[in-house]
Amino acid sequence: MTRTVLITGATSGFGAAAVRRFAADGWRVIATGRRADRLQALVDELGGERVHAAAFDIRDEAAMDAALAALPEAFRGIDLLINNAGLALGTAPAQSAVLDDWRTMIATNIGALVTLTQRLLPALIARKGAIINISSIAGTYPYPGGNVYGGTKAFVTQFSLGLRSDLHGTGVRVTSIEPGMAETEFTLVRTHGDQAASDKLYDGAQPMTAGDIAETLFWVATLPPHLNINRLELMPVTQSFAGFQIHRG
Ligand code: NDP
Ligand code: 8X3
Repeated sequence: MTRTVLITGATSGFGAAAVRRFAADGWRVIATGRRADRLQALVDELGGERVHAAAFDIRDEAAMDAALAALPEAFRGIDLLINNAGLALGTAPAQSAVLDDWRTMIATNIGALVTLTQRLLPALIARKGAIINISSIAGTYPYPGGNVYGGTKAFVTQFSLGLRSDLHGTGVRVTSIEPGMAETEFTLVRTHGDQAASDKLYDGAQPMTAGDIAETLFWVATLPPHLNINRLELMPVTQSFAGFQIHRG
């Protein structure tokens, strides 16, 4: 039976790689994001029978509802929701951060994620489907400048665990994926378009790739239905932990 996955944030990075990975295995994919041209390129590449493009700002509830209502018949039975759309903005300490950046992260990483999840829960329960939420190591390990971004990802992890509790007995699986450094457009977005800063961060660091994460998502999604991966944290070998900081004097 052909299964259907809705992947948010499919115009770039993890989401775009996941669209290709699931489509390659014969899944129907609903690909969402704001950049309609990139979604159309995926449809052109993989075929309209395999991929349906739904371009909308995920913070816009009315646009989300319109996109869901406009799904073609063949894409209506959603088996898997991958809540991937998200972003970090800025690395400034809290005391000098831009409040609007914080609001954007909260609206996207939390507000939109919980809204879409609630919209799809009845269908996912009916189909004994699954939800995979993209959290981050930033939700577990604090670092200077991680403030609200880390806070939103801690929410995503905890919300995922809470969903597991609430969905007890429904057969719906819920997973929190918590990656470390992976090279995508993430840092370009975080630095408000500073390509040199993005290149510098990843240079020589052998970061994870979007393909690594897509493969992980596919693995989690295709495990036998009696198995639930609750949380999965992954990093490149080159990334590890540093100690606490101490201020003197
Ligand atoms: P990218 O910037 O490459 O991709 C982010 C995706 O989110 C894009 O497709 C973008 O689409 C979408 N998105 C952002 N804002 C909105 C919005 N308002 N409406 C609709 N779509 C939106 O980054 P990644 O692939 O790296 O990030 C994917 C997820 O992984 C994020 O949640 C991120 O926090 C998380 N993550 C990333 C890590 C990394 O090191 N790269 C590590 C851990 C977690 P568009 O702009 O077209 O709307
Ligand atoms: C992205 C990973 O370490 O840049 O979520 O915050 S990190």
